[in-house]
This record gives sequence, structure tokens and C-alpha cells, in this order.
Amino acid sequence: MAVVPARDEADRIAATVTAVRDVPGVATVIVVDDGSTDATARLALAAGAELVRHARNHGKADAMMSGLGRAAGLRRVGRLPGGVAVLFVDADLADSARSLGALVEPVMAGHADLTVATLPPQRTAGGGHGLVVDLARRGIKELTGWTPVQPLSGMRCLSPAAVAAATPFARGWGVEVGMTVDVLAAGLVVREVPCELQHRVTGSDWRGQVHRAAQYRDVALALAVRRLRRRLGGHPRVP
Ligand SMILES: Nc1nc2c(ncn2[C@@H]2O[C@H](COP(=O)(O)OP(=O)(O)O)[C@@H](O)[C@H]2O)c(=O)[nH]1
Ligand SMILES: [Mg+2]
Repeated sequence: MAVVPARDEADRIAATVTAVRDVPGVATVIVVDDGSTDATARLALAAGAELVRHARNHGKADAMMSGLGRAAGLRRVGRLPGGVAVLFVDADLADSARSLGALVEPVMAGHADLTVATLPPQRTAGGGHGLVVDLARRGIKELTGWTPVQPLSGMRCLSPAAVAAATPFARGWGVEVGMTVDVLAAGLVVREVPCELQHRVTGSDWRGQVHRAAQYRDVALALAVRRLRRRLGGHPRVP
């Protein structure tokens, strides 16, 4: 089962859904349309996805939680088997999402609880300066001892145990960092897997800068919450 959070992805959502439906092990694709103002919802349905719709924009993490909620609903009515892995896929991968089989396989085989896709160099160069990536990578290292190559990658496959450890998700763009830290803290196995993915690279225009500022804020918050949790959990106050 796959969950695709999407906002204003009319250009790519149909290709992404079609590609994800072809990934071995994925029977159902749930698109969560997070307050899009374009045709994302209609195109996702036409491509064969289950659709969840947020009337207003709630952010990526909330959309992912809504996707899990719909999956639970489908399970209750017998339309999804229990105990299956969940694959989270960004909506902007289009046809390249076919390569995500490499992410699902180790989880289905029981070799990992969380697999994270690493992307090859992208055809168009990004406008970022790696600030958010550095913050995320160093924060995860500090909290878990593990240094991920691509800490913000959104393509992730989780076992049921990993879903339990990672929910509720950190808010907004902190969801990936929070997930990695929480799954490792639960003693589960996390692995990065190279996949031949191409996404729309965020530019250096003002929209790109606003996107990165929001990412920075959400990643910093997810890390701060987990530092605090660890401090409170690890050093209980003596009465
Ligand atoms: N649910 C939700 N998804 C979003 C939002 N903004 C972007 N997305 C989706 O999150 C994924 C990653 O966003 P993207 O703009 O590609 O960010 P980047 O890959 O970090 O540059 C894509 O699938 C987007 O459609 C949002 O506000 N809410
Ligand atoms: Mg992207």
C-alpha cells in the first residue's frame, strides 16, 4: 500500500500514481490531496488512486497521517490486508517512481523496518545551499549515532512496527527527520537504498527560499522535541 501526499501536482500526479501502481507489492495507492487548487484530485482518481481530500492545506505530515487513516479504514472493510508495509511517495516523481520496488523489497523480506530512497544527481540543478540537509544530517547523527546520506528524502517504506514507532509524525517538513530518529530509537533497522528517481528540484526563486525556510523551521522543531524527550527520558529528575 502506498501513500502519496500531494499539493498542486496536476502536472505529475497521474504519471506518479500509474508508476507506483506498477511497483511490485503495492496493490493500493492512496493520494492525499492537501488543499490543491488545481486538478490534482481529479487526475489522481482517474489514474486509479484512492483519494483523501483536505479542504484546506494542512502540510505534508498531516497528509501522511490522513493516508494512514484511510488505509486503516480500508482494512476495516476488508479492502486492504492487515500487516502490510506502507510506502510513502512524493507526488512529483512521475514515471521514475517505478524504481521504488528496491525500497519495498527489503521491508517485505524482513531485512529492514524502514528503507529510505537516495536519489542520484538530478537532471536540473537545485537552488539550495544544503543548509537544511546539514541541519537534518547532524541532528540525526547527534540523536542516534547514524549519519544518513539523504536525511530529507521523502520516499520511505515502513514495516508495521516502524509505523507504530514513527507515529504520530513530527509536523510539516519535520516528518522525515522525526521518523528516522523515532524508528532508530525503537531499536529497529533503517537502511538507505539507492533508487533511480528524478523529482522536480526546488529552485532558488522566492518560492524556493520560502520552502526552505519552512523546512528549516520544521526540521529544527522535530529535532528540538526529540532532544528534549531524550533528556527527560534519559535523566529523570530525582524527587
Ligand atoms: N500534503 C502536502 N504535501 C505537500 C505540500 N507541499 C508539497 N507537498 C508534497 O510533498 C512532496 C515533496 O514536496 P516538494 O515540493 O517536491 O519538496 P522537495 O522535494 O523537498 O523539494 C511532493 O509530493 C509535494 O506534492 C503540502 O503543503 N502538503
Ligand atoms: Mg520533490
